[in-house]
Amino acid sequence: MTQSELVSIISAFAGEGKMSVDKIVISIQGFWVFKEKPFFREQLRETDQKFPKEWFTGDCKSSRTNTDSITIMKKKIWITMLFALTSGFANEVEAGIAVSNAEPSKPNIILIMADDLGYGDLGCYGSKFNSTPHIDRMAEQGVRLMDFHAASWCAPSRCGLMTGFQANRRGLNLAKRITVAEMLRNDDYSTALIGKWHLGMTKGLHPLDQGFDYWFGTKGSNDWDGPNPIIYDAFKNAPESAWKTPLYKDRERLGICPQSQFTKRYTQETVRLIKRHKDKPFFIYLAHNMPHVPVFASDAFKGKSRNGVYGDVLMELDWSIGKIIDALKETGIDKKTLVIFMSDNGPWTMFQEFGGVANPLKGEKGTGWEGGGRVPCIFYWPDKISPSVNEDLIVNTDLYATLASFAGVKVQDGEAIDSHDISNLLLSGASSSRKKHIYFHHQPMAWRNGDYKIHFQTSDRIRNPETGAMEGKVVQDPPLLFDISRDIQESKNIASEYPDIVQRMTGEFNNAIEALNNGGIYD
Ligand SMILES: [Ca+2]
Repeated sequence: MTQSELVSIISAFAGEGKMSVDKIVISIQGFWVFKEKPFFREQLRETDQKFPKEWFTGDCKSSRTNTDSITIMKKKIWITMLFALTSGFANEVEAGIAVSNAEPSKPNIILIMADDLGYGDLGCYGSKFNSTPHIDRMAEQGVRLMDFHAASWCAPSRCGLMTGFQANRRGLNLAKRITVAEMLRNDDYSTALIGKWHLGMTKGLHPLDQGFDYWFGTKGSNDWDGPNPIIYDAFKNAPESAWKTPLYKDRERLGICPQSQFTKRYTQETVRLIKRHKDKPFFIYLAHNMPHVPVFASDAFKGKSRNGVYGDVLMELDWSIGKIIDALKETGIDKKTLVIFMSDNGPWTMFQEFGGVANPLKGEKGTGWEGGGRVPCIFYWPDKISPSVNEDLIVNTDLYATLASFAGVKVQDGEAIDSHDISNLLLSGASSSRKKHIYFHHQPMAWRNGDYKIHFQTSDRIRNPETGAMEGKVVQDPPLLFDISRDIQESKNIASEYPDIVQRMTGEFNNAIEALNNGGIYD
């Protein structure tokens, strides 16, 4: 059978299904040029993945939506048809697999993100309370970034990380941007998201529409489906069973996952993928739900730390890192794999024993102080990047250009415009080219240029943890100025001593906002 005969057969079938012929031709070609479109192969590989019933509570079958069922049915029909119709192309397909199994020259990439982990929560960042030996070892053997910034809030942080765009750019539409996952998948990486997405579930925004071949995780935060309002008492008093966060596999809702099982399940799934995909480049984005409130550890870690349940949860996250590094060593791909560990934003300190700390920084999640968005970030790649502690200003949008560089991909014009490539910083200690950063929490809060930071609005927390009432921001007029290089705690306002710097940075800040509104570059 020729390719054109195959196209005509499927076109006839598609006529009944009201699908466009163009789309189908592309689909066939995607399967035909097997190597260039790993999406199809990965979909086939992972659809057979089953999970034990005891992993979940609730009825898995009844939880599936009609739309999900239709999507899955369509997928099954297509897979069945493509297999049946392309059985005559076994030789070509086999050739494609043989090529794709060649020794990869580009690294595997595992991007591990903790949720709401504070700057001061890890041993290697100075914590005296939490035990994190595996992460500390990763930092000792890798590059530990001390001036690394994300947004101060979950969704914009993840949007910036995925796209290389500052998330507060006017009109930024994730569906129209190339994500890190799409960029790497186009470069023949297998891609998987294990864990929290938080960037939308509708068509075009779903993880499978944004470059991931496979997804196992939650739509968003682990406090979405539980007691309301989200206040301190809820985290102190509500039992684990009161939180009903569902887990998804691809477009299927599997069931409710007990909070204490998230870290363990994600780790098991990540290790399984490492072993299964060890022979060709893969990108795994492991986005943990922990230690975002509510915090729960599994039995093996419950009550084991010196820092209550939050310490237990960090101990389990640290165990997870150890299991992943072990899996890389066992499969012999540890030196071919870049592992990155970071947090998405600062700690939710207002929830006391259930939140982390940003020590020695001021502020917490949702604020423009350093504690809002300056977070831990560690790069680990044995024999490739030299151990160091780096003090340069770096932002999580810089991941896009950096990973593109490691994969040998040229960033397309107009994509990832807020991303600075730090691969040379990691490989040879070159300086970061970034000097500026804008701090947001819904509104522009502060501006950084080099050693100086200027605040135009401030807040100490987003709401009252006892009542849930939102708390407003304070307009700072005149603005506050700090020398971050000497005063990391933002304790000494030096605005009156340096009016020239205040004037210059105010102008820069206004220009940056204009750039964000008009598609321009601000650094
Ligand atoms: Ca977060």
